Amino acid sequence: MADNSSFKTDRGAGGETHQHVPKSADHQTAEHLTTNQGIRVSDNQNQLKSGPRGPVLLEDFVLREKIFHFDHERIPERIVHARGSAAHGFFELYESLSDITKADLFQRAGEKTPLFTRFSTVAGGAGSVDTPRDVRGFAVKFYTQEGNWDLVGNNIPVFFIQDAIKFPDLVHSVKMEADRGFPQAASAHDTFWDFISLMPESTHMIMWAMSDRTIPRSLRTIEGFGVHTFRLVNAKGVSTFVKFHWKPKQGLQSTIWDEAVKIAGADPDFHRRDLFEAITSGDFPEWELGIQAFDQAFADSLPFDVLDPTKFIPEELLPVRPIGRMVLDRWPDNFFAETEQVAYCPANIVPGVDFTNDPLLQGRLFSYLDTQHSRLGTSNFHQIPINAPKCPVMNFQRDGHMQMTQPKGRANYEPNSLSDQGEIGGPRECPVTGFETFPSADDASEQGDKLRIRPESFADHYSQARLFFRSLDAPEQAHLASALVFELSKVEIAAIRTRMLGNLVNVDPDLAKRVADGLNMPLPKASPTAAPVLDMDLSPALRIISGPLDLDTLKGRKVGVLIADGSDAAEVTAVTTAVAKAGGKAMIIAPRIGGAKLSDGTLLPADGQLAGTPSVMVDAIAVVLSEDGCAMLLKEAAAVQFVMDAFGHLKAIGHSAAAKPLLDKAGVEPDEGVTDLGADFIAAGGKRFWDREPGVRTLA
Ligand code: HDE
Repeated sequence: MADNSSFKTDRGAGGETHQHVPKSADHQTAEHLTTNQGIRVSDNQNQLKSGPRGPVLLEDFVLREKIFHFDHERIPERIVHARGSAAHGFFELYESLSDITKADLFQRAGEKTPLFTRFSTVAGGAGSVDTPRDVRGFAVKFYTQEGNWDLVGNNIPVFFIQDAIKFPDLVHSVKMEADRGFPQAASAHDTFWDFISLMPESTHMIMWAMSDRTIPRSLRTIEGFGVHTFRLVNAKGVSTFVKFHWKPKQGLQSTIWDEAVKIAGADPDFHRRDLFEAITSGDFPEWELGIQAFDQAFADSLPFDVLDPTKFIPEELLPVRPIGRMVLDRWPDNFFAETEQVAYCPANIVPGVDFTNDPLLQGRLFSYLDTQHSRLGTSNFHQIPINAPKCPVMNFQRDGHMQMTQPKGRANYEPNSLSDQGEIGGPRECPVTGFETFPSADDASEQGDKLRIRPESFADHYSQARLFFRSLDAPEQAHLASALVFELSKVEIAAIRTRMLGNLVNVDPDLAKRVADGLNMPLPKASPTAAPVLDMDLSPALRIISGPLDLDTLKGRKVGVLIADGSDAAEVTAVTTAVAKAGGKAMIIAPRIGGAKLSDGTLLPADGQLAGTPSVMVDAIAVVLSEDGCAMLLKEAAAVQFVMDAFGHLKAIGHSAAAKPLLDKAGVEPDEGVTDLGADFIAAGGKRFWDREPGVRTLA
């Protein structure tokens, strides 16, 4: 072995392993490697042996401890939402909400509350890819001065089921099939659609799940929702119903399915990397927190039950009032310690916020403590720094695995009179400032016999599914129908497909027909419904494409600038400067990572190698090539595919005149999104050109 810095021989001098040899143990500092007992380690390269080739000695406690700890590095992953990425940040209140809530974080305009937000996919394991078609978790832990409040939501405002007792069935059905162990992170398989087709209440959520919402471009471009109806309670004890919304300042943007599939191969960590790069480069993602606040009379006026988690309140009926903003400005120091060990729980609420009787929420309140215990292995998981409240925690709970606190005195019970003796008596309850459950029954639903039934008011499973589908823009409707065709085409049992089509007829006969045609199957009769299907007023606010959050901006987006030897230096500079000025990030892509020699003789290093950086990784492309450079790239499949995919994924393509042959070979046809490298390209860069779509793929 040439490098002996990590290799100690038995042949004397050459075996010194460390350049820095501390003189004495008196100066034990952070630079010295130690065991977990604080013993300084002399050699971290070689285990203790009897003789140079001899057996390893059992007494090698340094080796034993190191391997022991390593062997136990993995902990059980989350049963759902295993794959996630998180960041620190703060919530800043716009104006006092003291009229509707006494929650401390909502009292003083301008006040900032630290928080930790974790985004996740639901179905895949911790090592699965970032871009499957899946719901995204959107969980926020607010470290308020009156304790932790966890708003554990999703990027979709409704859910698959109405009753917690169905959750294990739902999750079993979507996860890998029990006998074969596949597919990973995919709902496109028999058991999921079998369950869904038998559960009409999931139809509304299925519309959302098959829409472009579940293939987001970035975690920075998703909305978040608290899903359930919660309560805010003010100092007078008056309750207001509330739905929570997170609106991304970056806009709402999704990928195209073909793109999402290709990203999965090109960069399985696409979303995590994107969030990491944005935060570490100072482009802090931001969301506005908004509320839909309403009273019982408003709730009674709706044609559905606000306790039913398969329903949402259209913004056209009740606008979302922005109340503050969340900025994510710090990436965690350590993924495991923070992102993996963070333990959210919908039951973590603060005085001024309260639950409703939503039966799904009630089930969740019960469930999350269990999961954290089995995942983190101790009832003291709240003491892990990422979970610990940033206000004092004082009670008589004691002991348990991994107890980190050392309470003084003998008062571990209450009431006690020990303080009368000058001893520590411990904390006491406070009827004035302590959390008090809002006493009122939700429209008397707390009274009555013990029953295992669903209320009649939960019986309509199709009206909002119809409302959702019909509110979308035409391209989004086509994507949704095509997603259903894709997923159901992976279902092997034909009867499941037919049953699903019967449910879709109730949603919208045209949608059902399009899906049936896409499957090349006959359209069955509508399945029976438990309540009449209503034609509700449409909600254009639900659209991603041409909706209120369709920003068409280059801000926070990436432009891939494809160069090769001979590319015009002035053109490259002009386009990268203009992209930066528009708030975007130019990524230089060249055949080799070392870069390409530009027309002025300078070597411009690349940010990505062409073969490893397909255009799915960026939002728009600029192809800046000389005649010779273009001639060379015409023979590179990766270059042709780069341009072909950008066109197929409806992205803007700016190009130098000499790059035209590459565009021709990639089948690029002229349209508004195909421009020169000037201002037109910058204007087009943040857009997708939906008119192009019918020419590049057949949609249902
Ligand atoms: Fe969860 N859910 N869930 N869930 N959920 C978990 O808790 C559960 C539901 C959501 O980033 C688990 O720590 C039940 C709805 C998010 O760490 C577990 C029911 C919504 C996250 C659990 C639901 C969510 C979880 C798994 C039906 C949207 C990730 C690991 C009664 C409003 C949080 C864990 C993170 C995680 C149970 C339904 C959101 C097993 C029983 C509805 C964002 O406790």
